[in-house]
Amino acid sequence: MDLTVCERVGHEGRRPSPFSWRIRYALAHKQVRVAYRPTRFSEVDMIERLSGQRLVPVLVHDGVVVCDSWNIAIYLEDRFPDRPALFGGSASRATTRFLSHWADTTFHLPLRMMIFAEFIQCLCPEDRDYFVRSREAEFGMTIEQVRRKRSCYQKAFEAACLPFERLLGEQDFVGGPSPTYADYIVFSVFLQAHVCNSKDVLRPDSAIALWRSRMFTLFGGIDRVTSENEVVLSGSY
Ligand SMILES: N[C@@H](CCC(=O)N[C@@H](CS)C(=O)NCC(=O)O)C(=O)O
Repeated sequence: MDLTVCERVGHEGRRPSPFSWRIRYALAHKQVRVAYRPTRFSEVDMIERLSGQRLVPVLVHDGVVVCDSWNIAIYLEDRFPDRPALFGGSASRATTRFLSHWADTTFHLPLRMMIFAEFIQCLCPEDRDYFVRSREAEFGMTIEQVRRKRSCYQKAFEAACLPFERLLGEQDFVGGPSPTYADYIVFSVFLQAHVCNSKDVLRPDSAIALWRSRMFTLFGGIDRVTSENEVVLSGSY
C-alpha cells in the first residue's frame, strides 16, 4: 500500500494545522500506515500541481489524489471498510458533517483569533510574512487589532463551547462511549492551540477539559500519533 499525506509543517517540525491533525487521528483510528510529506506555505505551487487546489492536507493513495480533510476521512472510511469505523453508519456521517461545518466556523474562528500571535511564531520563519499578509487581508485587521479584541473572541469561543460542554457532561466522547471522527474534528482545533503553547482556553474542571485529557491518551499519546508508523518524505510531486 502506498499512502501519503501532504501536511503543513511549521517551525522546528511542529504540525500547526487542525485539518491535518484530524486526519492523523483518523489514520491512527483506522490503523492505516502512512508516509507524511511535510509541506511549507511556500510550496503551494507543488500542491496545486498535485491536486488542482492550494490547501493541505492532500492524500495520495495508489495514484488517487484526495483533498479536503472531510473528503479524506470519507475516502478512508469507504476504502478501508474492514478497519474500525470512523463514523458508524450513514446517519452519523451526516450529523458529523454538520459538526465539521460548525467546528470550522463558529468554533474554530474565535480560537484562531485568540491564538493568532502565538500561531505566527509556530510557523517556519520564512512562511511568516506570507501568513501575516494573507490573514490580515482575510480578517480585515492587523495582528495588533486582533490581539486587542482577545476578550471578545474568548466570549464567542465560550459560547460556542456551551453545547459541547453539556454533551460531554453526559457522555465520555462526542461519538458516545468511544471516540469517532467527530471527536477528532473538535480535538484537532484544541491541538492547534496546544502546538502553539498558547494560554489554555478552557477551565481545568470543565467537561471539555476532562474530555481533552482523555483524547490526549488515545493511541498511546500524542507523541506516538506524531511519530508512530511515520516515514517523512521529501522531494516534489
Ligand atoms: N477545508 C479544508 C481546509 C484546509 C486548510 O485551510 N488548510 C490550511 C492548512 S495550514 C492551508 O493549507 N492553508 C494554505 C494557505 O492559507 O495558503 C480541509 O478541511 O482540509
